[in-house]
Amino acid sequence: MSADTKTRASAFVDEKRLAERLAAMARIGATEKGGVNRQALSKEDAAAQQLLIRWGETLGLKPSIDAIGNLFLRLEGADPNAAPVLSGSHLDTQPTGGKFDGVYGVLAALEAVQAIVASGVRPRASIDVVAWMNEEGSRFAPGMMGSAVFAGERRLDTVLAVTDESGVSVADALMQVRSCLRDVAARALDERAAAYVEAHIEQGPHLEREGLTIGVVTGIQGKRTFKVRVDGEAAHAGTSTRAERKDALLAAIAMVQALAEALHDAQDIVKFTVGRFDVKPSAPSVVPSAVDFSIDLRHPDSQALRALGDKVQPICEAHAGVCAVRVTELSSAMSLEFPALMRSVIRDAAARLNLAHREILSTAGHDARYLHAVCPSGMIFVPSHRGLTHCEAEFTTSADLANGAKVLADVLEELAS
Ligand code: HGY
Ligand code: MN
Ligand code: MN
Repeated sequence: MSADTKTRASAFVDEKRLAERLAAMARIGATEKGGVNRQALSKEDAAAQQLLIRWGETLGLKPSIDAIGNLFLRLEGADPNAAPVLSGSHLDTQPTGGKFDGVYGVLAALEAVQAIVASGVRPRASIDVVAWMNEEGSRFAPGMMGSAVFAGERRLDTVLAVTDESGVSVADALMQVRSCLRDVAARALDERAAAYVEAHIEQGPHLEREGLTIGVVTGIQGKRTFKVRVDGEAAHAGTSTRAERKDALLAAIAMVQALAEALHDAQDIVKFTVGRFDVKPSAPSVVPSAVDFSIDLRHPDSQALRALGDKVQPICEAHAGVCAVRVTELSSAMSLEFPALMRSVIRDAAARLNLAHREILSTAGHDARYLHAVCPSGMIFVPSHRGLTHCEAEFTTSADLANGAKVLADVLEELAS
């Protein structure tokens, strides 16, 4: 049968099955307001991985897990020597995350593989559904740990040593998860991939606003992250004079205010966020002794991102006053462009399915950033209602989710053939 007349895998994508699996995953770590709190390497994350493995096993997919906790479910291809095609995203969420960020890409890949199996075609190369460890970086910062280690962009030992707020290391948390996944085979970290495709909700308003179903992602904007520690001195709120005080909070506020002013652009392209701000000892009658805060800085132009990021340390130091400040850069990832060939495979699949589509830049970060460094990579976006994301109100219709999975199914079928 010719490629044009045979029934493609997309015909076997089941909207209801995908929606039901997403709903089942959303129950693991469900929040009262309809969102999900399933942070990396938590017991909820382990439960989500167990459920994914069970679903995979009903399709005959073999699970394996690597040293940094990336979970793979393999559909064996006909040629054992062919490098596998990878597709997935992440199962972890922000503390008040939604039902779709990350988990959609994993379950869309599972749905696509199920559709390929149902179509009766045995792909030449294996296809691995993958759940990357800790994309969000809210519990252990910075995020994208699993994909970064997989790609050789971060060292395994340094990532394993990262601790959360309560001092638990990635290594210890990983051991807890592994104890729930005892029968899962170990996978070598250096196994290579032929290609990677990630489906994701847009996390912006453009596709919905323009009445489009599919975004063919052109690339990902750059991002630099920092942690800042301001040290002052605890003192009595009633007895210490202003002259005597080393108020870490006032110094930190001055830094954030100065950064916001220096990074302000009239075009609203620069993205500057202080999302974490911890005051110590956080007692009403004690002058704050220390503040830890985070900086997330993004810009689509790498040169601009470099220049803006380089202002962070001098600005913090200039506003420290009588306090001490230490600025640590946690990650620095420049803007990237996915290969034209991957974009055209995705665009052609959307066109054949008569799905309205256009090219779009991702202003959010994704594991595809690191896969891009090791194999041809691409991304498929589906609309996000009002662009709401990293919040409990995140929503995409089941029809849009299924359409993204259809595009993914045809793309994976082609890449693995
Ligand atoms: O922050 C990001 O861009 C990603 O969603 N974690
Ligand atoms: Mn995501
Ligand atoms: Mn996210």
